[in-house]
Amino acid sequence: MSDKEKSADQVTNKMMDIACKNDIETAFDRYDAMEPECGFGQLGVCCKNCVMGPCRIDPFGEGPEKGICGANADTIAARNLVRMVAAGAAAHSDHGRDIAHTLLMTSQGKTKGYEIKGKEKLLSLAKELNVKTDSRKIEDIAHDVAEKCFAEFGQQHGELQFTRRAPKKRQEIWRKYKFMPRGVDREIVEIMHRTHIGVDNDYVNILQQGIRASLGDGWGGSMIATDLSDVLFGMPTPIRSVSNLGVLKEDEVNIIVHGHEPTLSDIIVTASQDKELLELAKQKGAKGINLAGICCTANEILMRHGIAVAGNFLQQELAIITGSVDLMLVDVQCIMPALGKLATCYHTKVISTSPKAKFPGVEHIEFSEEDALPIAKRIVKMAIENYPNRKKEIVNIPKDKMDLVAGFTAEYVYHMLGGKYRSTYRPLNDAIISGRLRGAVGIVGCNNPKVKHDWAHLELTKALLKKDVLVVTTGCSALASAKAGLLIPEAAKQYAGKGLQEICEAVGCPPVLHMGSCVDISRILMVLCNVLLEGGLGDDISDLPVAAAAPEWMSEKAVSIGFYAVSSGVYTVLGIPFPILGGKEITDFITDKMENVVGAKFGFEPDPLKAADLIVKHLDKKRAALKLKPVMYGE
Ligand code: NFS
Repeated sequence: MSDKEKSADQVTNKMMDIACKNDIETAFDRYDAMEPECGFGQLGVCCKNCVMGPCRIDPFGEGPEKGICGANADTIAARNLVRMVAAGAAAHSDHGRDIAHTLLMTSQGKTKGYEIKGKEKLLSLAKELNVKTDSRKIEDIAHDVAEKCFAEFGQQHGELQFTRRAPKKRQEIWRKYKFMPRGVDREIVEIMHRTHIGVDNDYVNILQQGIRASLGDGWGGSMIATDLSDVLFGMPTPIRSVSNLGVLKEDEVNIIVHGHEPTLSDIIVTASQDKELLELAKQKGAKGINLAGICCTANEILMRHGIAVAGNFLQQELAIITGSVDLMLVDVQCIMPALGKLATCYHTKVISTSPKAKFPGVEHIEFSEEDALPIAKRIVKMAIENYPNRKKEIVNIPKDKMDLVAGFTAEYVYHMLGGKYRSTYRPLNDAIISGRLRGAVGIVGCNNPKVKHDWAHLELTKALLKKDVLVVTTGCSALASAKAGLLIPEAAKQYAGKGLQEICEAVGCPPVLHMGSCVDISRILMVLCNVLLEGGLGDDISDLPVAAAAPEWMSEKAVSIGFYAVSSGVYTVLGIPFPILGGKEITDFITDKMENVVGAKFGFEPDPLKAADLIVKHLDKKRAALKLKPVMYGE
């Protein structure tokens, strides 16, 4: 690794130096080796949907202008893009389905180790889904709620239940343009059909289906994942913890959970507190069992149990390179296949657990809900037994770690602002109306070696805080903020504008609110709905002075999220453009004309400070349209 400053996070830079000295390759090196990346792919004008090709359009007009079937650049780019939506929506939604499955099995007494912890949430969901609750056992209610949620996936006609949570006006837009998702799976399948050779070739029509499937994610699969996780694992409330690789311990058994579904990680939390296993750890010379998370699974167990965060997406290899990880267990999504080979250079055991995700060179222990706790204990035991194999001479745990507060939810905002006696969003709305707050922005998404690690997240976040913008965050962006010390109340003084500072001080909250994993972006949608219901800020999401950004995104899930955010009325700025720039019309549609249809559009802006300017301008435009007072402090 030649360039020392690959990351805005010094812990990451230090670990990369160590990797370099030991000739250990990481994603950063593989990215360098990949350059120059394929220009046709980047522009979205390469098509391999049939084997007459692969075809590629010359964006400079010197080569072919059409594929062999006659598809032009816009058609090809649109087909490729909505296939990304399909994959992203499928990933989130399958996650939601798995949680529904676990809830169903738990309600039938068929699981070992789970219980229904979020009874209040279950009852409110039951009411919403027309499930009877009077004098019924909690398990029976859970059973019916799980079945109702299951049905959302396979539903063939009608409208997804949770789309009713959206403002009326938004629902009307979705109906008018046939964006309303009928069933989660159905919309994903229809993308695959339409993008098959010789089916849908009109880029606008193709995007329409992309929008519909993405809404099935945001207001369907992801929302189900979040809500049922709250039912099963309990409602998060703000909780303190620590982040970055410094959370790994020299004298304890270090276990890292990496992936996404709390079904696995939550039970590992229970297993790691088992008395017999703790005793065994001591027998092996360790002082205890230290659990830490990476990627979104980190967010899940952080916000419910206060489990420390080891790092975000681009730190997964670095965790192993500390030489101190006795076992890393993974389930699904955002797990690099490189981990298997990397682990052979250390004593680390990597264990895959999902039947859906196996990795070359990685031992597989299949996880099942029926035997969740025994399997979890078995894995924790393996970690303990591996502890004596740790090669002390190559252990390099960076010292640095950072405090954080995580675990805000749409429900908690009522409590946080309303206080003990009156649960309400009123103070939040009033803060926006009075101009103490300019607005709110969701900063979310991944790391991508195309961007200096964490840098764009942090620059954008800080620039917005200064302008009195409340930032809510999820996913790897939340973890970037955590490591940089933005998730503590004290950060308000250092980074926030005067108005935001006043609010944070009065409420005692950080200026950046951690709202969970990427499926939990559904929580942000619910905050927006609640703000509208509270009144005084218009009657549709697109009226609100809010925006979203994914400055370092890389995954297909992020494409689906972007699509449902914009289609829900939220202006969304991406730090890396969609791979569509080879299609002029589709690019123009997505970054401009789409606003005439859904009331919001995408912006592509790699410079985080310019992105902040675009967002501030947007918030001010929305404030002016609502005839709100100018912001109280500053321009
Ligand atoms: Ni989101 Fe989570 Fe991170 Fe990106 Fe991956 S962990 S679901 S996709 S990389 S934010």
